[in-house]
Amino acid sequence: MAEEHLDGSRTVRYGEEEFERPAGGETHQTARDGRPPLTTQQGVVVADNQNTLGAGARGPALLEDFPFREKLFHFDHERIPERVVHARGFGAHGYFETYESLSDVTRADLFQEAGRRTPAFVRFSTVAGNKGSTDLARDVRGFAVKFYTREGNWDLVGNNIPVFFIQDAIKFPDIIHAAKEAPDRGFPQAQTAHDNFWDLVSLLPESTHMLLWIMSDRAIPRSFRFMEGFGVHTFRLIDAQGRSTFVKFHWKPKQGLQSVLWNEALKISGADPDFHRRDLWDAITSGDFPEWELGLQLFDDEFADRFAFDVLDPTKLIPEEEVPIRTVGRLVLDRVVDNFFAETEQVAFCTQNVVPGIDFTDDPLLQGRNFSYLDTQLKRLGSPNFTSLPINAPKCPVAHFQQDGHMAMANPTSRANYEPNSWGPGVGGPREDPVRGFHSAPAAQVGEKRRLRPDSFADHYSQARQFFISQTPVEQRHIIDAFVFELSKCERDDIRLRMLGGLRHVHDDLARGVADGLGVEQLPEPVEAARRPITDLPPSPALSLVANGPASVAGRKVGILLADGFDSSSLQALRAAAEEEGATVEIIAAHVAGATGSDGSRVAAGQKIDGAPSVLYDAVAVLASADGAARLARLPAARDFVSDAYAHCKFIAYAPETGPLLEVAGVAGLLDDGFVRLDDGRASADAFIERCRQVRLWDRQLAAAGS
Ligand code: HDE
Repeated sequence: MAEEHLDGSRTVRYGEEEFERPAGGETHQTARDGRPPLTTQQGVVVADNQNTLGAGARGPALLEDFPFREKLFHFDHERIPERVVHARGFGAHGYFETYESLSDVTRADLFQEAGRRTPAFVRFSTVAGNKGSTDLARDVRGFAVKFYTREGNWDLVGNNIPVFFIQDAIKFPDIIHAAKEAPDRGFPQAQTAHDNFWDLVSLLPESTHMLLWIMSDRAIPRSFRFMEGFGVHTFRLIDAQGRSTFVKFHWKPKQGLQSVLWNEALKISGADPDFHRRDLWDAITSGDFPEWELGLQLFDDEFADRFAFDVLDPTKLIPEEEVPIRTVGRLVLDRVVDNFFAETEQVAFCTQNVVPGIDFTDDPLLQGRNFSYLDTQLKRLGSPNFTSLPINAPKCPVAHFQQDGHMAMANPTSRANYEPNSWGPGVGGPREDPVRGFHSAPAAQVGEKRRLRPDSFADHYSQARQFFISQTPVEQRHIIDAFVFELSKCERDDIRLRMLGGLRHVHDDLARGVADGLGVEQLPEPVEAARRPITDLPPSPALSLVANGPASVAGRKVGILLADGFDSSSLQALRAAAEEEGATVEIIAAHVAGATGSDGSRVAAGQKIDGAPSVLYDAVAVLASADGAARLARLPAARDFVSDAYAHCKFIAYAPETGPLLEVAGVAGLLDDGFVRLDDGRASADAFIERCRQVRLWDRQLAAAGS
């Protein structure tokens, strides 16, 4: 039944329902209350999305119910295999901007001109945990960047740690099996604190350098925004004349480096397993776009020959002090994804995706990766046509003779599907171009076909030692504590002792410290080493997080715990001081309804105290009247809020009236430089934010440890 209007539109009635159809009758533009109609995948408008088709109200379901069967069929097939490693990730869009032309070293299009912007997509990830695990696992973070250049896609598939566990790709399945859940019981999840992992690595001395990094705070970053990224392998840049320069890629966060403490990581995992992804989402959607600068370490054969280690060995880095970093551009992340599955899940990085001007080296890990990534995408995305998915498709012209396969979306449209052919332009399809095309850097190769590990890869301890001595005392303490934590979770004594035997090659303080933490009195003999470690490598200050921490609170989050009667002007002053510095503020109270201030106005809370432990903030403040503070003091979560902030070396601002809370939190007698009393309006708020620039009062931890 339809009623036609003067403008050609119609009101259509089905049973009791009425639909407006615009002139022309395009069904899909019509809707009740202006929304598009719900359809099946075939475009048929669905009349009832609440009830299946049955024989009578209580009768059996009917097979002919195609909207129902299609809906369930599609739902049943929603999941695809998660990544075998790096399953849990979070992506964002942005661009890369080149600072100056790099035509002196590479012909890669994205580096040819100052100011050129190349669209980019980045996916950060943890390695070992499954897709639903926690963001704060102690783990390496993936830092994979896809550059959609005008000459094809370049994937720089890096990590936040510049070295890797193994030297040869053939060991990858072993290290990943050992790190992930044990096959019989299916746990532990997203952690390396178990026998299998330490059993393998204690038998694999080449992993020692990487172990030092993952036991350091690098493996528990405060967020993706505050960590570095590394290409790990040595690559090559090729200029227009075909000359090759070795290169290592570095990403430096403009936000500065920052990590959390292990005890915080444990608690964040409970309070907000999505802490890192939420942080990135919040930063980008609030317009605080994170940035990283791309740095290159460029060197030639002469340096490679005289460097103490093999530049093809992925368990080694080149200290920045030896080959300084040339900063060549910036990566800005300014757009979150529209759909997590379509973009973050379906993005497919492949190390083999390089563009003219960038080439591989013979690093055996890189060579193995070049096989694995393409292979894994086929398994995961189900078809060789994954390259046509919008997130993976190049943003430059693509023309080839590849065709068909599952989900083919970009098949050739003319007659010729082979080459060479004698069809004319338009029909005959594309042709190779020896000038613009990709050329591999020519390299002479001779050698016996054998399975050998080069002698130049045999030193497994010197750079581990260099890493350890480059850390500040508090960072060394964290490394020791992390080894102790993880090894204490091992059930087998012999594994712990073998690991200690390996650490003896790294540094006496490390081995002794870990032994003490494990309650081992007699250090075991050092394990057999292929080569004596070099003990006079100088410290590399660039390797310390604390020494390279932020100089500002910008991008950080201050949590302010309020109770009724708080001084309204103190809150205003704190908020202004924090926000002027570029930090964000979140209000926490006993109820989400918030608290009423001294001026009678109510401030809504972003969080109820039970859901907002202080581990979620970089610095905290407590504001309350004496009565309000007494009420807070009765809440265990409020007590933990303060005592944890103290234990995690955070800066704490407090109103003079909050004494009762500080008392029960056990910190009233411990007021040190990390506490700022809010008794002087804006001046004390400014003093607090100024102190927060250090992010942590590390002396507090050193004092507690008696160091
Ligand atoms: Fe990966 N790695 N990897 N890896 N990797 C994968 O590819 C592999 C290595 C890295 O966000 C897989 O699409 C082998 C080093 C990142 O989608 C797989 C070896 C570095 C990501 C694979 C390595 C990385 C991956 C699994 C040793 C730092 C996530 C899913 C030879 C330079 C990319 C996938 C994303 C993902 C294999 C070692 C970084 C199986 C065989 C070294 C950031 O192909």
